[in-house]
Amino acid sequence: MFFDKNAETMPRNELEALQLERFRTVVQKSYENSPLYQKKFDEAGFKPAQLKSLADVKNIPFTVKEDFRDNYPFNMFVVPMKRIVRLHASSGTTGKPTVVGYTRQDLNTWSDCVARLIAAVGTTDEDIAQVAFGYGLFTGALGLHYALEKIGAAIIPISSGQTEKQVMLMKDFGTTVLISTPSYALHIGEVAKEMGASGDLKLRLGLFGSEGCTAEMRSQIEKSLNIFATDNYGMSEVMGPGVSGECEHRCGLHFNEDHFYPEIIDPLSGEVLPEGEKGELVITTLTKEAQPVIRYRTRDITRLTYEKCACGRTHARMDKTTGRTDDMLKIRGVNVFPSQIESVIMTIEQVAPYYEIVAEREGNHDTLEVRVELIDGSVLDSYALLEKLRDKIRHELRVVLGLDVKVSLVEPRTIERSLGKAKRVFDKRK
Ligand code: DLL
Repeated sequence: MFFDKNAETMPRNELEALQLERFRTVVQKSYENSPLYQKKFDEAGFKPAQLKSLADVKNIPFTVKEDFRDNYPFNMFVVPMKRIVRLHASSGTTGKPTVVGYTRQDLNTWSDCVARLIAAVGTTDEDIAQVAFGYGLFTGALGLHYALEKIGAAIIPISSGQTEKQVMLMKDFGTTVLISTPSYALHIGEVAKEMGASGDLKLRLGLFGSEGCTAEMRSQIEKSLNIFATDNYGMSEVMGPGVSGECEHRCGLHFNEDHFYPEIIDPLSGEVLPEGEKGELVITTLTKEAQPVIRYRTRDITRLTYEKCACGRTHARMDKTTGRTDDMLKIRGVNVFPSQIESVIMTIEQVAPYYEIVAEREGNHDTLEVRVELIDGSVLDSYALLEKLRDKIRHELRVVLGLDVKVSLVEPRTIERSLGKAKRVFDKRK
C-alpha cells in the first residue's frame, strides 16, 4: 500500500534531480542563516556554489552530535522562534539533551514521512492502533501518533508502562496494531501470556522501531503476539521516526529519500563508500525548515542498496542496523557487537529472550559476562544440567565472537524488563 505513490516510486533520475535541487537550497540557506554552518563551511573551504552535482556532496563537512550539545538549546535553528511550533529532545543519558525544533510545515512533512512507512506495511483506517511508546519529549509516540491519525486509524494513546492495562485494553478494544520498541513488545507478550490473554488478542501488526532487534528476536515477538512485525528507523536529530522503514516484503528499510539524503562512510577515514558496503550512515535533511542537518554522522552501521524493490518503491533501502559505532565493545582486541550475542541467545531453547552483557577490567585483562535468564528455574538445582547448558552457550558464543566469555544463567524474571529502549550493555570499564 502507498501513502504517496508518485513520490515513493519516482524514477531515480527524477529523484536525484530533486535531491540535488533540495540539497543546494538547504546548503545555501544554512550558510546564510546559521553561524554554525557558516563557520564549518568556511573552515573546510567549502562554498555553497561548489555543490554542482550530488558527487560534490562528499566535500561538505560533517555535522556531529557534539554540534547539538555545543549549540544547546536553540542555536541550530535557522528560523525565528515564532515559526517554531514544537520542541522535542533526545533522551541522552548524560549531559544536556539534544533539542529538535519543528515549524508547522516540518510537522506536516514528518507525519507524511511516517504515514508512508506505516502504509507500506498495510496500516489502514480500519485499524485500531495502540501507541505504547512513551509520550513526551521522545519523538516516537507523537511521531507515530500524527501519522496514524493522517491514515485514519483509531489511536489508543496509552503511552508505555502499565503493561497489564495495555493487555486489558488490547483485548477489550480489539487492538489490531501495536506500536512500541521491540523489547517492550516482547514484555507485553510475556504479560499477556501470564494473564492467559494471548488467545484473546486481535493484534495483526507490530510497528516497531527505535532500537535494534535481531531477526531471531523478531521471530520470538511474532510468535508470542501472533503478529507480523515490521521495523522503522529514525532519530531525533534529523526528525524522529519517519526516516526509513520496511515494506511488506521486509527486504531492507526504504528511505524517504526525497526528504533525507543517505550516504555510507568509512567511520575512520570519513570517505564515502560504494553501494553495498557496510559503514556508518550519514544523513542530510533535504526539506527540514527549522533545523536542517547537513551530513549528520548517525553512528549507526548499515549498508544501502539502490535496486528497485519488488513493491515498486525506487528509494534506497538500508539493511537493519547491526549496531552503533559507539555500541561496539572491544574485548581483548576483539570487536563485539551486542547484536551478535543476541542472535546466539535467541537460538537456545532453554533460555528466555532476556539478557545482559557486562564488560569489566580485572587488572589489565578485559572480561565479558553474558547473563541469560532461564525459562525453567529448576535447572538451577541440577549442577550437571546447568554446566551442560552453560557450556553449550559458551561454545556457540565462542564460534560467533571468537572470544571466551563468562556465561551466567539466572532465575526466571530476574532481568529487568524494558518499557522503552532496552539497556542491555553495561561497560563497567568506562
Ligand atoms: O528512536 C526515533 C524513533 C522512534 C525511530 C520510534 C523509530 C521509531 P532517538 O531516540 O533519537 O530517536 O534514537 C535514535 O535509535 O540513531 C539508532 O541508533 C536507534 N534506532 C532508531 N530506530 C532504530 C531501528 C528514535 N529501527 C537512535 N533499528 C538511532 C535500530 C534504531 N536502531
